[in-house]
Amino acid sequence: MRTSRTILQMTLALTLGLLGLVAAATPAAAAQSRADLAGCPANTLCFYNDEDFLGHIFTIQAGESIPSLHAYVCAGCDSPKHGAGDGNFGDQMSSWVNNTSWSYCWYYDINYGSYVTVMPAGQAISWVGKRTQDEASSVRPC
Ligand SMILES: [Ca+2]
Repeated sequence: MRTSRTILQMTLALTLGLLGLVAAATPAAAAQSRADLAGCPANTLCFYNDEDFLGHIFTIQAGESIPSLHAYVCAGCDSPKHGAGDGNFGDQMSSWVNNTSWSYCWYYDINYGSYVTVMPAGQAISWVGKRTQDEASSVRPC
């Protein structure tokens, strides 16, 4: 009797321990699936020209710096704020996913002028807000 009760207690303890491991793993799994849903590949920083990770995607490899997003053609892109962004990726970004281990910063102007904000590693923002959307002109690790 004593032996079977001890086994039952051990089984219960093991089960609770496994449940604890599953619960601890859940937040990381949720963060990963969020990046997957946004369609941003691993080791890549993704800029989307629409909110909620929609529209044209501009991808930046981990560690890469982009002094002018205006230098990259985006057929059909239309910047409602700045004519200089029409047809290119400058002044377009409305949401982003940083699926890298690098911290990135983005800027209103080309050549990293007028710092706006940091994009921490492993984070995503579904809308940067009315003031700062359609403004990004350069981006680099920081
Ligand atoms: Ca936009």
